[in-house]
Amino acid sequence: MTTIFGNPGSTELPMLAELPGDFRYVLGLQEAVAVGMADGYAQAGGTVAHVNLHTAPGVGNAMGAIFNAQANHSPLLVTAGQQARSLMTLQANLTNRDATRMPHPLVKWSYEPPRAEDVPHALARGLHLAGLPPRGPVFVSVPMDDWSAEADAQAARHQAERDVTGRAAPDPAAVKDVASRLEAASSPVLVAGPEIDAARAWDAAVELAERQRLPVWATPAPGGGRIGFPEGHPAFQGILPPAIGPLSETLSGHDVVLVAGSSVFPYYPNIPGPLLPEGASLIALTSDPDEAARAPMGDAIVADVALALDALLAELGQSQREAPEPRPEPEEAPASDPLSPGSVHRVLADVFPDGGIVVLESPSSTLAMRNQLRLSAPGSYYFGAGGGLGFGLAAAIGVQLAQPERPVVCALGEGSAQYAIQGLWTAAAYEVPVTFLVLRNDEYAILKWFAGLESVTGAPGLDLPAVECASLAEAYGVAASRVTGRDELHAVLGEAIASERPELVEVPVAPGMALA
Ligand SMILES: Cc1ncc(C[n+]2csc(CCOP(=O)(O)OP(=O)(O)O)c2C)c(N)n1
Repeated sequence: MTTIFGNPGSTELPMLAELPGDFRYVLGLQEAVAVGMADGYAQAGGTVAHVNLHTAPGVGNAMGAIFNAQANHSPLLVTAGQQARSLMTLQANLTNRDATRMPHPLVKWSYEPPRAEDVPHALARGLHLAGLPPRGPVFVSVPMDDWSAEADAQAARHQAERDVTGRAAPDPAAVKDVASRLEAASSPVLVAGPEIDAARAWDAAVELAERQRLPVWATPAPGGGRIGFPEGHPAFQGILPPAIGPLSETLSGHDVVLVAGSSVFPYYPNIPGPLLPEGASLIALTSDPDEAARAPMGDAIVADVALALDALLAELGQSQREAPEPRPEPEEAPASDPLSPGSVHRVLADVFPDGGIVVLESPSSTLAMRNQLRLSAPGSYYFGAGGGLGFGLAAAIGVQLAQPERPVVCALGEGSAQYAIQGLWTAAAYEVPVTFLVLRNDEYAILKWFAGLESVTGAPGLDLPAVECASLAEAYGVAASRVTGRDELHAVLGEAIASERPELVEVPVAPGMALA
């Protein structure tokens, strides 16, 4: 863990003093950016990432991003500086007077070591906890004078050398039971969630779907921070709608629903209805005991999703059921000026390079992107499962730092881009070659769509005229273009992705929600 994301203050300088040469400090100009970058880096690298914040105000600025990291199951060791121990009780300036309570509901563990000598142990404990299932952020507050205290070298060496692994195997009896339920089912279905990607279980999910001839749905988009099944595979049917009634309606006709690597379910709008279609039962596989416990219906097996799918495969042979019908190819949107979001994503699909990764935060065009690109390689998609804007722009930089060989395209609404706009400076300063594609519709389109759903009229604050993302990019040192029309977008976007520098391409799009 030699990369530190952060934004420093006086209380963090002692930690950063004489930082060893094999460490890299990645500066974010706002704490939400630092945490978002660490989140992308941790997810795309499959490792715990370290982010260091500036005492209470730094943690305060970072809270939305820590919330996202928790929803993403992103393993982060979040540290923050603190006043010197001798000045905490009189509450000198910048004392974080209740440091552990501040991020408490958003982290797995929140701690301030009782003595300076305990800091190495606390950091090691935090690192292991963050990486154990369910993965997520932890927080350690470190008073600034601790860094000049003597550590116990022997104890620190032990702490640094420990390996702690936590992949739980599923209960064999439960696996046998699920296998026989699948075999006996007349129309079973698989719902694939983000943890399949995090657990590197794509091959097992595909093998299970093919062997059991299962149609496959992706878990609802708001909670689908990663893609768990190739979206161009003939068994893939689409993305489940994120509300109770429509979701069970979509699964109607199925008698067994197997959910792998997702909560049940990441619902959002309140559209009531039956939780499951008549006569259906559900089984969830998840490494997160809380996801298993809080599901409103069905059974669950708590285990590593890759191990659980492998165990199921060991029990199941080839089914003689009919293979599911593939869904139609995406349709080309008719030419329009400005382009529809679907047309923009179609162009992105046309120029999308092998091995490319999409980081997405373009709320009204999420479904259009998924439909047009149909991403079909592991680790190709990152989305803020928590729903807090600001994840996308920052996470894309972290993803690119963790995957320097793979081209990263960050598709953003111009509204979403503002929550982490300072990240553009980091991309420029550290030469992180992300391509930022900004879909500019001059509005908060998805909120207008929600207003319709919620029968709200006359709400203010939903228009966003004159946010010039290309000018903002230039101000932060990122080369930028404004394009209109399919051909120009095709040429400029293709070149931007191929270039080895960060670039931003801004394209005006038609207002409104884009479903395809
Ligand atoms: C931190 C945070 N604040 C506010 C919101 C509410 N919100 C959800 S979508 C949205 C609009 C996003 O606008 P834009 O990126 O332009 O996308 P569009 O809806 O136009 O596609 C807002 C403000 C949020 N999700 N997160």
